[in-house]
Amino acid sequence: MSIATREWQLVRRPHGKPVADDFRPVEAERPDPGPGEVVVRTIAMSVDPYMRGRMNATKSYAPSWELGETMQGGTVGQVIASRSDAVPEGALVLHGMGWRDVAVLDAGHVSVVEPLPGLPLSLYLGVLGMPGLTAWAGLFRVAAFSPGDAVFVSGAAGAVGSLVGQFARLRGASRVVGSAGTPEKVRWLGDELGFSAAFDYHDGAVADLLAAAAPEGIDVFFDNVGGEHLEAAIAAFNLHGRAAVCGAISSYNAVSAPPGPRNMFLLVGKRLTLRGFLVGDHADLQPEFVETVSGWLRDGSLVARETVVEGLDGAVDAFRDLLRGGNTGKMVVRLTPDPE
Ligand code: NAP
Ligand code: FER
Repeated sequence: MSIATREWQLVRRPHGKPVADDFRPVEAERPDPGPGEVVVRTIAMSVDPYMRGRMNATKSYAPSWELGETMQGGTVGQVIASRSDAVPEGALVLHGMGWRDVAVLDAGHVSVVEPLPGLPLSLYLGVLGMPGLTAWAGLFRVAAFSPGDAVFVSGAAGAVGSLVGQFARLRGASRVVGSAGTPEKVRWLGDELGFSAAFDYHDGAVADLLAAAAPEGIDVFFDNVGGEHLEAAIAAFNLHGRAAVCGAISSYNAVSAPPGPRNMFLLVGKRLTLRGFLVGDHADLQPEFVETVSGWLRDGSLVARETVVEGLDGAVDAFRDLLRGGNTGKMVVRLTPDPE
């Protein structure tokens, strides 16, 4: 016996922006679960910017994917068959097997999650998952935020950025400024998320837009974008400013090296710290993160928006759309409704 699955494979390394032909849908036969294995039907799966890096031949912080491999990524699903006592049939689980409708894997490679009464399980891919912990660790540990700081976050309407700004506000920032790529996103940041100011980075030089939005300077910068945004933040920093360097999405599709910040000498006089980080190094913060953020979700303090693409067939479009800003909040692909 075997299990019929539908999966998306990487078949060509993108040059610049990924295109549809870089991927291939396949129908595969996976063997029935062996001892200790589970079969998980996908409920929702994540598309994330880091996937773009893993499609390149060159290793960055993580090894690149092989051609002909099924795209990996965060997935929430339900166990539909189990040969493991630890993870019974019916359990809701998270795993990293990615872009497929059914996964067969070792029960040791899934983590069981609880239902979220009144909330979609896909929140485990966003606010209660990797992006949420990234925002938490980056703001509170890496950038050493303290109440009264003025915070600037780039990519502010995305999964990580929208949480960074709200966490900063909820913890007593004196000012929260965000940048994003459309007027609708900028309005959403101010009207719904409580940012003090926001701007569309297409509207002029980022340094000028930031100076107008944060006339008294910034103490913390959470960078999702890099490039011109980083240079602008260095210029806007107050003494002892700290940057959590989380990502540089403005260069993920670049085919030549992007320009560096031209004002690095300002780090000296202002005694600035720019610190890169990977969320995986901060798993010890998971308990305090989950406790606080689920409380904020329950009491309505936090907006956890998603952009949902329906169906496995939409996965490639969802990913390509993510890289060009088609999402507000977390981009997810939903395959099946949450179980009752
Ligand atoms: P996201 O922000 O939800 O989605 C990506 C966003 O990037 C798009 O919505 C788009 O919004 C923006 N973007 C695309 N091209 C851009 C450009 N040229 N200039 C400025 N913005 C651009 O994605 P996410 O999952 O929350 O990730 C955000 C960042 O965090 C990424 O850099 C990612 O690699 C990084 N990250 C790092 C870690 C870590 O451990 N270090 C963990 C998770 C994520 P606009 O409409 O605003 O352009
Ligand atoms: C990202 C998502 C995750 C990213 C890095 C990670 C730089 C790192 C994860 C880890 O290994 O801890 O978008 O971009």
